[in-house]
Amino acid sequence: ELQYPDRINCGVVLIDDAVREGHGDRVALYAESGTWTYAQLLERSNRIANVLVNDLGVVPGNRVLLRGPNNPTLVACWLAVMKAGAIAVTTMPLLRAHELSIIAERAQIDHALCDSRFAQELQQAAQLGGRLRNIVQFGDGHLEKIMNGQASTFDNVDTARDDVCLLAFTSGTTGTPKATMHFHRDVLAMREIVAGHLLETSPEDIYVGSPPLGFTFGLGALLVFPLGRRAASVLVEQPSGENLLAAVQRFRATALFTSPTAYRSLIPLLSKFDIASLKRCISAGEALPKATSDAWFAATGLRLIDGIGATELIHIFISAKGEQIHPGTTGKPLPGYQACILDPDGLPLPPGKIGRLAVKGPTGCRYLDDPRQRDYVYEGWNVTGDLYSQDEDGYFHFEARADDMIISAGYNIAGPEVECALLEHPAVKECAVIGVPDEARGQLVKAFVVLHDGHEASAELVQTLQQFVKQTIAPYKYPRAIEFRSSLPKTATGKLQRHVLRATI
Ligand code: 3UK
Repeated sequence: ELQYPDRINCGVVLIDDAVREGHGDRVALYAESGTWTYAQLLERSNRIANVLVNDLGVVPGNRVLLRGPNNPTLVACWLAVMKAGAIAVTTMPLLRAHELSIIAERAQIDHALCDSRFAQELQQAAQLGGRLRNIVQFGDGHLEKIMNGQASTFDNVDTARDDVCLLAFTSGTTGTPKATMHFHRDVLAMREIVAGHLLETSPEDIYVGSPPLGFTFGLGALLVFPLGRRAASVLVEQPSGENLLAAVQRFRATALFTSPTAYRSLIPLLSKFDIASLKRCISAGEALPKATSDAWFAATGLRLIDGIGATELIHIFISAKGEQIHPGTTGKPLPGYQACILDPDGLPLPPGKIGRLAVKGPTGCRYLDDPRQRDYVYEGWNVTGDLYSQDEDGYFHFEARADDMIISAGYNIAGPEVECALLEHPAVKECAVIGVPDEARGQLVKAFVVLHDGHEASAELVQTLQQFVKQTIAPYKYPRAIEFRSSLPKTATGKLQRHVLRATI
């Protein structure tokens, strides 16, 4: 059980305490633009916190929107919001004016700190209505100038363990985005559970990855875990495959965080980089096919750590480490969490049966003013949108998101299982499998496929892929229709949007 004092501020724990404990001269952040020590990060966070309070008039509980690619100033802004007792509303750089205006409206944003290169969309969002008044830009010298006029020390705002400090929006894989509220203690819980227990983060660690700080996967991996354990974080503004591997090589990163799709695309690039410093590679956000895990292991000698996380639960809650990793399964609940599989009536199912994954633990879903809270939290259990089964050894197996289960001629077919089979074919770079309406069968399995360079779409290839799937999994699951695309629709966090494909057919 995690115990915190009544009054605690996660920003103070992450940065002030690190300097107080003597880490001031050690590197906290590495970036293209330079290196920041813990002492520099504290000083800059203090100056920005003074800007928030003295220049903008931020009072505890105000919401401050943060927007920009992953870089050190964005980290300092996030810490400043915490230290000022305000609420950070982290956003994905890819979001456009319309989506930002929904967030600004839903979260009742008063102020924003925004990378100047991403300010235009936010200014347009402010014009679409709402109460967003102050957008302070950084990176172009504006925030930098006013912060230098402020003191380098800050009188941290005394916050309660259960004060909201973060509003994180779900990525909207389906439907309109929901705002999830998290307390100071939730941020500390993910540090204890994921950085402490799962990753055993030590001060010698150097973390790098692709998820934006506006996604709780990235906020944990690249801010809370490294700072919280007095390690270092490498911030990559444009995390292409090449840029990520170059950052691993240049900064001798010890852990890499990205998605299953990205791990697949990194494999062919590995020979060009020295990644011998890596000790751990973490995959989250979407299901990790066993074939991807095996291919990564064959190429690097490192076993991917798969973990399922959700914005509602702030970070990863089922995973496994070291010898406990069973490729093809997500793992077991992390300490403090319980998980079970529920039938449609909300009753627990025995091993081997597929049902909704439900979890309970130190973090949990609190939607901001949203009736969908009732659907997600049932008698203290967080009922995810995922279908899972549990094996006799207690390991949890991902089957599909509930929306992605296809029912064809009375058979249940998990779209992702067909995707995994297709991905094992050397011509297939990416794919998405959905059910399309069909008079005879109810639904028909259809695959959208993106080919690797050097492969041409053709009727023969359709047949080849169909045969390949029939030989890989139960033949009735094969895609009766295959359409080739140059790309697939994805959310700002990089997840496949199968519902967008369903809407286009
Ligand atoms: C899916 C997975 C299978 C699953 C997230 C790590 O993804 C994160 O949060 P989101 O709110 O989405 C949650 C949903 O994504 N998913 C995530 N990880 C896995 N499915 N295997 C996995 N390993 O449908 C889940 O309900 O965007 C991930 C840390 C923090 C996060 N917010």
